[in-house]
Amino acid sequence: MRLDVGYAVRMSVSVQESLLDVGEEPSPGALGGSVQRTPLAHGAWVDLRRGWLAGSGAVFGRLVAAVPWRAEKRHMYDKVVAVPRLLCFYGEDAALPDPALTAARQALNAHYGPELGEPFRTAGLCLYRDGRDSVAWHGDTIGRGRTEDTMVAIVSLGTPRPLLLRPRGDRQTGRRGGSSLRFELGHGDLLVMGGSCQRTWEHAVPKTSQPVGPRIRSACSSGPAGSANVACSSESYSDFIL
Ligand SMILES: O=C(O)CCC(=O)C(=O)O
Repeated sequence: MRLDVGYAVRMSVSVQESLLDVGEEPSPGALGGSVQRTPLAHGAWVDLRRGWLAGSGAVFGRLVAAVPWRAEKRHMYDKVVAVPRLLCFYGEDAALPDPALTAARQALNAHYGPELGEPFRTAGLCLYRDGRDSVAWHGDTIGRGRTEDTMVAIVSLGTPRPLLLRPRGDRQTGRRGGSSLRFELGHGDLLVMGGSCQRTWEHAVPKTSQPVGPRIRSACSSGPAGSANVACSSESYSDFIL
């Protein structure tokens, strides 16, 4: 099946019909005890809740068609290069493009609000069209995430792609980051990076030469200058170093 990606970008994306589990009513599941937290070094942690968004295939199909996806370009040294994925950012007062995402954000706020101390307010969506789309090693450190603990909550829809996490190296001293953890994310999985994760760890979704289908990630963060904003509308040039 091919779905049209409209608005700012006219193209179509091949979608396996099995991804579009239209029979299931899209809704986020329980959090609480079903969330598995892994403490990481340096005060970082990562939470994982597999298959959190039921009916995620149907939501995926709706988002592919309804979101005003944008293809962005960036200056990199003396070149202008395409950002290797399509993007859309929803600021504080913007309605999210699907009721399932609104319900997901409400559920995240109910669960993480007391620990985060503020609500998730903004959302950034990315569409990885195939294995050539990617994001290189980075931490979401613009805004509060540069100096304070923050949370970035990622809901992953469609074809699973690995999200890698590794401790940051130090460019000045040449100290390399540590070995990476790998989370295969798709099908409504929820992954939340918290604590110092954006400052002391970095994450990436590498390119692959495998024939993989499209994936959407929706990331919620807590402020207008937060990580979802960074992730989706003002990426650093490190995005292109793969
Ligand atoms: O696709 C993902 O799961 C992570 C994306 C990301 O890190 C980013 O856009 O900054």
